[in-house]
Amino acid sequence: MTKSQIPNPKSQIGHCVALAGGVGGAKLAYGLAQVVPAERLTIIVNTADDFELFGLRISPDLDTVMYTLAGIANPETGWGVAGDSFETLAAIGRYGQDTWFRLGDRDLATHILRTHLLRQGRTLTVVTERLSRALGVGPRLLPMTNDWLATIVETDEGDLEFQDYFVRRRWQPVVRGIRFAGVGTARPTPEVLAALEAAHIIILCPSNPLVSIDPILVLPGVREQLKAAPRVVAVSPIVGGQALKGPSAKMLVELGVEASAHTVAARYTDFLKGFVLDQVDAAEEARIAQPGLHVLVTNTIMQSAADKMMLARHVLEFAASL
Ligand code: FO1
Repeated sequence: MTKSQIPNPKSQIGHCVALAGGVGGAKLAYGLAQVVPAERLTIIVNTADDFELFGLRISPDLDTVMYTLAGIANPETGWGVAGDSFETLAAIGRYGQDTWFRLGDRDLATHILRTHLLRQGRTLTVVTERLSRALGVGPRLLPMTNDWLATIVETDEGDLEFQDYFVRRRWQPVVRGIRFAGVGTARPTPEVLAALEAAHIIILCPSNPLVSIDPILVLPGVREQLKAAPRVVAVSPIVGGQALKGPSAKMLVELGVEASAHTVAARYTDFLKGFVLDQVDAAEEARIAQPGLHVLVTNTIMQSAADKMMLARHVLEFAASL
């Protein structure tokens, strides 16, 4: 189906803003970008996974969303550049340096240029605009903040930086708590607050609620904007008590809460107007629906481009009907 063949949801879509983290968020962002005209779609991306490696500023979620929307993401992993080589990393390894975080040669170009431009005093927002435009990404990608905010995972092995926990330790340590270093000083960018203010529809993509969506929500003013917004919809990242990818379910259980779509919906009830459940969890609809919170039950598993487009269209139609 080409863009023109996909009927716009009933009401004319105004500006659509999506909140996204890593791979799961990028998939729905991709689907939305096939359905919503680029000038009416903004993706606000988590940056609390960012870290420094070999002196380079790495922004994994921004890059995952950017590469996915540019159509160059590695389809197997969801992150990094498809077909990338790893010669530079292998050479670094030959010097005896640990190379647990897989940086491809083309991917390195992004980190080198981002670091260079940041060191020249540009903001992460300006740098992201330049990189994503150069890759032909139509929708606007906005880092949630230009300030430093880093997820710290408190585990039975001590406090770990996010990538240390997620990649080096393969999210096996037992989570006791999560905190965001820099909270209290980090602020959402003016572009983020303006986009949320102007949004006709706001979508929380199926990203990890604890470490991909929460870092965006803790920024001052964001939650207030969501509460004031008329149509805010979240897509459950938990299906059948499991995360489709990554540690969402394991983290929730280790933090003492049920790993379910209901738990996710409950975290957002102060601003949510609609919740999208996978059909596997249809029985949870009655438990989740309440006055002011409508539930859509549909297929939320996104494997093919058509799945991503279909889910995007269903979510938009659902949101437009609220
Ligand atoms: N995830 C991994 O599990 N292993 C990796 O070696 C890895 C490298 C990597 C390089 C660049 C990049 O943008 C993302 C990368 N990721 C890797 C994913 C990264 O850990 C993200 O934080 C997750 O996708 C969660 O958002």
